[in-house]
Amino acid sequence: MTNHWVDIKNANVVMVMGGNAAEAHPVGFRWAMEAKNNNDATLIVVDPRFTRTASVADIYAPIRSGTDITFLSGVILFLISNNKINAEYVKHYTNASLLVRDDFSFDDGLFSGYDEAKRQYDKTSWNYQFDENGYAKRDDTLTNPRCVWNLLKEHVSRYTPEMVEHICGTPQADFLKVCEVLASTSAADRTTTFLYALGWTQHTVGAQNIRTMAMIQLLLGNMGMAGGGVNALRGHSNIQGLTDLGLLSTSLPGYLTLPSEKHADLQTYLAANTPKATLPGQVNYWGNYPKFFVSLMKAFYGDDAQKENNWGYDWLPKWDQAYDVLKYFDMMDRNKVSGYICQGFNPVASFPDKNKIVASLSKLKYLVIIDPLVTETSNFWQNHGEMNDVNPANIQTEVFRLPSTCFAEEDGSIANSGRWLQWHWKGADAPGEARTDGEILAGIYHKIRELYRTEGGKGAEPLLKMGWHYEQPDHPESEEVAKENNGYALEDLFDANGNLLAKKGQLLDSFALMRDDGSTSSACWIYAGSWTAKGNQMANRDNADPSGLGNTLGWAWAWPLNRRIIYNRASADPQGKPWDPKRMLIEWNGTKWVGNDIPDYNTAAPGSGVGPFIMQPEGLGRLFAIDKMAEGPFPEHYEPFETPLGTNPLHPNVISNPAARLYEADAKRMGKRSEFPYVGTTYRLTEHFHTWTKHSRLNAIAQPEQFVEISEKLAKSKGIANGDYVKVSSKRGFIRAVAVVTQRLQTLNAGGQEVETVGIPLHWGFEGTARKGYLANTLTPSVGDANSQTPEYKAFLVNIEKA
Ligand SMILES: Nc1nc2c(c(=O)[nH]1)N[C@H]1C(S)=C(S)[C@@H](COP(=O)(O)OP(=O)(O)OC[C@H]3O[C@@H](n4cnc5c(=O)[nH]c(N)nc54)[C@H](O)[C@@H]3O)O[C@H]1N2
Ligand SMILES: Nc1nc2c(c(=O)[nH]1)N[C@H]1C(S)=C(S)[C@@H](COP(=O)(O)OP(=O)(O)OC[C@H]3O[C@@H](n4cnc5c(=O)[nH]c(N)nc54)[C@H](O)[C@@H]3O)O[C@H]1N2
Ligand SMILES: [Mo]
Repeated sequence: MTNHWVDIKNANVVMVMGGNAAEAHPVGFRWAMEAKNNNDATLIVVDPRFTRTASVADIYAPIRSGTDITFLSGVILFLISNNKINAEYVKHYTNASLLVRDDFSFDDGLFSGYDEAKRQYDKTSWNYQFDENGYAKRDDTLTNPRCVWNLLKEHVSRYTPEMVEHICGTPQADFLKVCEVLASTSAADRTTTFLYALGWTQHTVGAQNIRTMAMIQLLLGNMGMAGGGVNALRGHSNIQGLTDLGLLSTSLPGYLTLPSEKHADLQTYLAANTPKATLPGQVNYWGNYPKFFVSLMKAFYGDDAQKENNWGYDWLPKWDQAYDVLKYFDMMDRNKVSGYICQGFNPVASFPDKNKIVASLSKLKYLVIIDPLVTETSNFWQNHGEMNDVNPANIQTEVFRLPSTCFAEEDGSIANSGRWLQWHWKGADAPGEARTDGEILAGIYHKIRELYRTEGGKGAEPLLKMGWHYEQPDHPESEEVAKENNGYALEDLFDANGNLLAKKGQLLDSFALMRDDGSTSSACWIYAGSWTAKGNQMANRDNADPSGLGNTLGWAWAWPLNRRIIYNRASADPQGKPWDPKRMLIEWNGTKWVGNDIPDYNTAAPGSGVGPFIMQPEGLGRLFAIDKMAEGPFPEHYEPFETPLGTNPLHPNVISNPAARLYEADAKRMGKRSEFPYVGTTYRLTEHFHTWTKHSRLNAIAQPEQFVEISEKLAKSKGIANGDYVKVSSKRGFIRAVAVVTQRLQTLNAGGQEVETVGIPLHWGFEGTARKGYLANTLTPSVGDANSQTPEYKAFLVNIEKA
């Protein structure tokens, strides 16, 4: 989230699209209700299903799964054509006026630079025109046909209300009602907040769904505002922490990038990752990249990281391509992997195409499971009839189970969706032989080091050089790891005038103190300030809220620097006055920025031309994403890989995302609408958390077995009655379930035909206390978003028959 949970109460419009917050975030959803009940906010829900969130909404609009880019691009067209934008904001705070290269183009579904053989774009043309100083050219009159504004207008011109209805199946009247309410927040003193989760991310166009919404927020002038922003309601309670700490195959902590093969040496790597400002005088915060990176290397390798050895750069792995989970299981399936350590992950239940996952695990020599529970993955080799049709005698994989604790059995911090790090304390000791994840990993680490020391082997250095400064080497304490993340001064640090900023050994107050000369360390630069000389800031529990906006600066700690709303400079107009004085976040008092949040920056005066989007080299919000996204600088509608229409009404030659990756083995497992005519979509229920809670008796009683939801019309045409057992199949397998016939799912008219949706909750399996069941992911396709590789769980093709 750019904003945070409590801030939702400040919104005038709460738009839930691509998520079902009342059900999946029932505690946080209270802030949406607070906005509705106490701020007179309008609550809108756009969802293929009439959900529990929809049941308390003012406006509900149905949509065909996988078509949100069309809907949102239609909103953009509406805002522009009806002049419902915050024009001053767009002019000063977005890249609307910047000129785009002449060789950038879009034609019949493809942007310039497409390489069909590689299914990738050369993004060179997706960029600005630059002057002789390296600054982007601009036209503040917005008349130049190559300025972003005019290219955007041209691009969205196809997304008329008729086209929205045709592609999304959303009746025009519903669509226009939503447009009008959103448009009302183009006023300087009104905001919309968008709440989204997997209904947007779990598509082959997932990242672009979110971008399209972010563009709307820029046009409405809602970024940086209280009650505005881009707000991902994140999933597991610490999944924000997972991305913060860089647990993706091409990332490093703090959203730094793991070097690739292209970066043979440190200089090349730093040059590639340290942007230069592309408009004069911008903050361009990523310009500090070398300071964060060198501090990270000091945290990783301690005294062994020295200037002479490029801070240990050669010890970092260099990727040739992303090793995301889809890729990794495909490698396993092709016998390219011999062992797999699976920690806090139940891929047999949660990953697409369960039968492929089980076949892949069967090809391993060994599998290590680190988990507090027995999972379908730890027992993938057992036969459970149709639910897991394997022959254990043919599976050679040796499985090691290492029981771990659960979060409530250790101290630590949890980073929530709003970037708050909240410290928590152990509630109980772990049962049996369970150990904390830290202890288990420490044990594996020491054992492997010992083997390398005694037996030698290739590539041992990175492991042998790694810093390990815990009081009990076998048991790193959460406190020690948290301080390591925050970072230390390794020498006395002075400012340019010789004043002491921090003493050697002192915890850093801020990442502003970090240096690229080896005198500071930090394992996650954005966490600097979370544990300082003043103590553990994450444990702060003062809920005083003087402004009434809910920013509670004394409650826990938010990255960066305890700032609660990112890009809050944009909450004030170019002269430094809040767009909405009632919801002032910061204002210019004549000498500096002051207010109800930690300001984005202190000194840049209004009128100095310093843009509010301080992480971008041009300082501006991007309506044109230049070279960041895999499939284009503007969002474009592409059909799900398994499309119920069989075509793309906008450009039949380019049906689905041309930059999404599909492995050969998976391509053979994709279905067609002739055989599988209905849209399958998977989702969660309040009564269960993934597949864990089926181990708990009360949850198992509340939702005892797999069901699927279908419309009355589909039920009638297939002769299915409420409560009947049905068989739902896809190209990849089948499940059996109880049919729930409901008005919550409607037949949609899209692409000139009727589209039926089969709703499939995902919580059951063959382990636990609940009735033994099939895994919903038996049905789902192994194809992912072109940028994030998040699987397309929300739109695929199925058939349904009475069992
Ligand atoms: N009780 C409970 N809460 C949970 C979880 C749980 O298992 N149980 N899991 C947690 C996790 S890990 C996560 S990530 C979050 C997920 O939170 P959510 O994303 O809110 O949960 P889902 O139920 O997966 O899907 C959300 C909604 O998206 C809709 N949808 C599907 N396709 C589309 C589409 O193309 N467009 C639009 N507009 N909507 C679409 C679905 O109909 C569904 O209502 O929940 C978290 N909270
Ligand atoms: N069809 C379909 N599939 C989906 C989704 C969907 O919407 N539709 N949603 C996807 C989403 S958003 C997510 S997040 C994934 C989740 O997929 P997984 O990450 O596989 O999810 P979980 O089952 O929540 O958790 C995995 C295991 O972590 C264990 N665990 C809990 N606490 C700890 C701990 O402290 N240490 C260790 N070592 N283990 C622990 C649990 O016991 C559990 O067995 O599923 C995805 N799969
Ligand atoms: Mo999730």
